[in-house]
Amino acid sequence: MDRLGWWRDAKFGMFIHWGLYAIPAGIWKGKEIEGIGEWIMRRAQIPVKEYEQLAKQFNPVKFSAEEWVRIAKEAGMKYIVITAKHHDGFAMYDSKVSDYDIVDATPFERDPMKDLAEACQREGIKLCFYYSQAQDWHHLDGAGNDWDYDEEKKDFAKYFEEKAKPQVRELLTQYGPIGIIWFDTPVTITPEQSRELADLVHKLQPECLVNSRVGHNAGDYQSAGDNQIPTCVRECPWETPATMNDTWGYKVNDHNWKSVGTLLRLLVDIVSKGGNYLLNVGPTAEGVIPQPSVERLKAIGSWLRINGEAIYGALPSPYLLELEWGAITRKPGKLYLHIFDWAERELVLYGLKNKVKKAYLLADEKCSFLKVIQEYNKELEYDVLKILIPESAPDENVSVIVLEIDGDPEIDRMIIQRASGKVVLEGCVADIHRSSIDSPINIGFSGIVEN
Ligand code: JFZ
Repeated sequence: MDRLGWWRDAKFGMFIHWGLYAIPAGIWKGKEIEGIGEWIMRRAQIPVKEYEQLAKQFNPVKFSAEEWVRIAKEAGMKYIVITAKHHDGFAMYDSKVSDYDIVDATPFERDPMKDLAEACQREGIKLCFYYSQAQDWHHLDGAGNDWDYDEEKKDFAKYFEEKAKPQVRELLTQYGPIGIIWFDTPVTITPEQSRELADLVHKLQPECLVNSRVGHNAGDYQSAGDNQIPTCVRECPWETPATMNDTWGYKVNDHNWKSVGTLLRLLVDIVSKGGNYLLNVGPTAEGVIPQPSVERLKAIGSWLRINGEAIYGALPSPYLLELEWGAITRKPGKLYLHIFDWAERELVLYGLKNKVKKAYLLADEKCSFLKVIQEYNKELEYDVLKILIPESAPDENVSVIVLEIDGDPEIDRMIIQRASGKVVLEGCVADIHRSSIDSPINIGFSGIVEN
């Protein structure tokens, strides 16, 4: 059974961090609390007795599951992962296991996951749940709250048996087919408990995926670190959870939004390396997805409506190293050249040994031919492909050229000096020297450091 099939083709999902932490939105008792918004209880060491009071204020009257699912669908996203319970221990669904949940503890008294399940079913979007299986800052025996509770006295297994497992069972028996249970920060949990959780998920819903953050390699696919992208192609199934600004949960003063161009290039960079992009939104306590997020998702959706063929179901680049002008994805008989920096009239690709039968712009419905000059450069002893390109780029952010080739791509991996004089080494063969101990390692154009 290939559980991963739909997910591998999907490539692009919406992450939703929504909870009580959207009420303080990064501010506690008038003080701005540093760091990611959903961690405010821990960062401000808020006692459970005080944090619980937030539930009495949680009434998202503007919440519309249809609206959220429409925004995700129009963005070209194929699945939604929403926080059913984050580290603060509050259940954003109707849990019978604990009264610390949205139906029993808030004036909203409704289960938003029911609405989301119906809307996702209607729109063909896969609903998935984020569940913090180890950290629970509300429960006496959960991990992570060392300001209310004495770590020494904790009985994690008790929390695991009486809250974590029963709630995972609820999520897989109350909302129809679930695509992924997205676990996180597997601290304190034992290999047996990680395995037990993964087996429980697969027993209740054999098609449901489990991510690697269940712990101890018990997952079905790899979750990269937050906003982390590998430097080169990874064959294993992997996914990068990413933010649009600097927080997952809503923060009123976080306006550090990535541009549409950056978000599109991250999507292409990730897919060209064999990964999925799980891009986050942090709705307000009223249940509204911030406008800057909505606008960016709209623009990404417009790009995918023209260029989706080069993303959905695409295979990673046949080149192990990053290219100067952009990135490549592929399908049988086709290479998709995603150009970030539209060059002067000519794009050069080195090392492609296959004959190029046809080259055209994906955005050009008439698929008018682009002139290609393909030669074996004796001096460089290297295959050089030149594509003569129009003056202006079809897209201001990422423009895609399709190369139709015979057979599977054959790439000459010999390391050569580029026209720009640069010699590019595959990340995995490079020795990296820091100019000083704290100077960051900068690998690749996405500027994301991989440890
Ligand atoms: C975790 C959560 O703590 C955070 O609140 C958010 O939900 C995020 C998606 O996941 O944060 C992490 C987890 C793992 C890493 C970094 C942050 N990591 O492996 O680098």
